[in-house]
Amino acid sequence: MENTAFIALGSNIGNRYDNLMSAIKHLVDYSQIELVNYSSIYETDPVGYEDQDLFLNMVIEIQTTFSAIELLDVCLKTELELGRKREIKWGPRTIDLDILLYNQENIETEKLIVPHPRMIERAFVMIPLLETNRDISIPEMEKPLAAWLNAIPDKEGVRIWKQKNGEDVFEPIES
Ligand code: PH2
Ligand code: MG
Ligand code: MG
Repeated sequence: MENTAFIALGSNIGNRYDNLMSAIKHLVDYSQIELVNYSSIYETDPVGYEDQDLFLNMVIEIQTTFSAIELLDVCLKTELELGRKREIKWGPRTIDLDILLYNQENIETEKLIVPHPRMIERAFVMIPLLETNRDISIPEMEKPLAAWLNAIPDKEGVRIWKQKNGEDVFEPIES
């Protein structure tokens, strides 16, 4: 599959862990999507709109034959299938799927901006993203991503919740 994409997942309503795992299952059910890597799961303080429950956040790396716009439609459809309702901006959500990077492309359409415009200032995105790949770079940015992470102030709001390779292992898809 010729395209590589990184997707951020977040949930703070219901069974947050099940929501993350179901979202991944929905995505890899498409023959056009293959899961190549995933981060640990982090519990994170809400950012933006603070009067809401703690989130679980993680990042996955996929390969896909979908275009970026097709992938966006698949993400939005998966959010709906898992019962997402859009109410408050930055408010509570069953599942949020955000495309962070799509190859090294800069995409700017009405529906989709890639790289995700707020990703480099959000520790809940950058910490799991860098865990999947330390050497990742963003198109047209000279500094490596790890340097951006150093500049983010509120990293203590992001705590490991389930370690990818720890005692408490988890597997998004049963092999
Ligand atoms: N998503 C938001 C707004 N704030 N805060 C945390 N901790 N995690 C999120 O996924 C998140 C958020 C909008 O998408
Ligand atoms: Mg989001
Ligand atoms: Mg979103």
